[in-house]
Amino acid sequence: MSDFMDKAKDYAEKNDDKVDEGAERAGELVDKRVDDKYDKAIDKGVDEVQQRTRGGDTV
Ligand SMILES: [Ca+2]
Repeated sequence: MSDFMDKAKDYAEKNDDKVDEGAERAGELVDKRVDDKYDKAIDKGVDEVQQRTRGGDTV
């Protein structure tokens, strides 16, 4: 694993609440841009990010 990925992973683990929130917001933003056509796929992607960055999601 590269140094950058190490740091990104470290950051994500220490700031899980912020990462979860950011993922949620990014998901909503994409949702609006694609006219809610892919909202289920996006929701799933957001959930996956939130779970991969530790359990205990904040949203
Ligand atoms: Ca999380």
